[in-house]
Amino acid sequence: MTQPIELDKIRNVVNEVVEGTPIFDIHTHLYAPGFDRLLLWGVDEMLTYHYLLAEFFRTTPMSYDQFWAMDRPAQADAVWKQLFIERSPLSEACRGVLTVLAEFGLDVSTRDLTSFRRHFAQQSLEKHVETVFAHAHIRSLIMTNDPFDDQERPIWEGGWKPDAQFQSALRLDQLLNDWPEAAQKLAGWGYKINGDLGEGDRQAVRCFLRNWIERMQPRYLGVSLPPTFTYPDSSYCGQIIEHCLMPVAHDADLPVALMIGVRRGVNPAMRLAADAVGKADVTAVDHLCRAFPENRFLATMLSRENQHELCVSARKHPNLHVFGCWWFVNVPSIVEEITRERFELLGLTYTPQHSDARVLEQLIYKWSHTRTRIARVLSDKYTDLAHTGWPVTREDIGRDVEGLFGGNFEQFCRLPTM
Ligand code: HDL
Ligand code: ZN
Repeated sequence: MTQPIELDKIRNVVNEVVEGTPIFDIHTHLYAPGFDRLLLWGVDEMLTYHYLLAEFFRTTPMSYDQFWAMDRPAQADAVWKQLFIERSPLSEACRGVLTVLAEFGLDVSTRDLTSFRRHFAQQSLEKHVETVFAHAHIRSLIMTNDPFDDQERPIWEGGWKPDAQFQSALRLDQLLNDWPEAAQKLAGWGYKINGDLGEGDRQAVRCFLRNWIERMQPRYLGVSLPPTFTYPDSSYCGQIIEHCLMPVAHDADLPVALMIGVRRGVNPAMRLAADAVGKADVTAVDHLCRAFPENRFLATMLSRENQHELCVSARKHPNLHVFGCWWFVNVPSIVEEITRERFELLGLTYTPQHSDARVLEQLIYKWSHTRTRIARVLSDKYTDLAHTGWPVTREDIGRDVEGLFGGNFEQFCRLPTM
């Protein structure tokens, strides 16, 4: 065993290991270059990320329609002016843009958006992807793949296959949250569906799921759910979960990722920025884990108020793996709070973060900011541990951090380490 680390050296060693450990990013909205325009990248896409737009709309006299009528560079110019020039870019989303620009060696003190654009215009996408993965220290990521998305579906039907770098997740929001619409589409694709979700429909939905699992080779099946989600439930959602999703996921030996607490379309004029959060009922997760002990569940919740309950539920259900500080709780103050209580209640048996990146270069800031917070909390925990006389070694820290950064997920999902 390597020598125990001296107390006053623990923080430095943790920082080194956290910075130096490559990450498996288990939930993103990125696409492999083979998905063409679906992969967003560059400074104008970063500036018009919906997180920044929500903040922009609070500052501008412009109407929503006026903004949406502009092209992407003009939208980015407007955001840059309002959020970076007219006021300091203090928010996490604004700071993130600057973290990325600085990581590429650009001098943000110039505030010269034209020069930043020139840097990205000089990049070739294939090489740029490798550069971003290297800067962000990512070894692999999981996309969000939606068979109901008319732009994405043809790419899968054309035979695209995931690889070790860009892995897939089969996303089922429309199937579970809008059965009538999904039923119409399934019928249009040739599935024998009449919409009553009787045994015939259930068989057809199971066939649909099996077909897309075969096509996408997903690491998990995912769905986002409203704060009102309950289980068991006689709703279409509850029936599809019980009679379709659970049996198919079990037979395919795939986990189901529950992402709970999103209130969709609170302000539709904001488009992707339209969604908000609501406190959800964690007992729904308990009931699912207990009703389907042979299934495995990943879970992340959107409301800060749900985090402690979710940790306690995970202590009751070994088939439940908690992951990420999702979306509105992915801000430094709350990431630290959530990560601290998870170490205290779950030890090292969870996955602290995913990036949720929508624009390629966001991998850099989302992971840089997260590594800082995780390292800070981990250092406190190893210091507390060392005070008991337990020998804290670099070897143990390395093993633990590899688990936090993807190994725990792979072990939970019985995945071969990619
Ligand atoms: O439903 C989800 O997966 C969310 O992450 C939404 O895509 C959301 O718009 C988002 O990007 N949050 O970070
Ligand atoms: Zn997401």
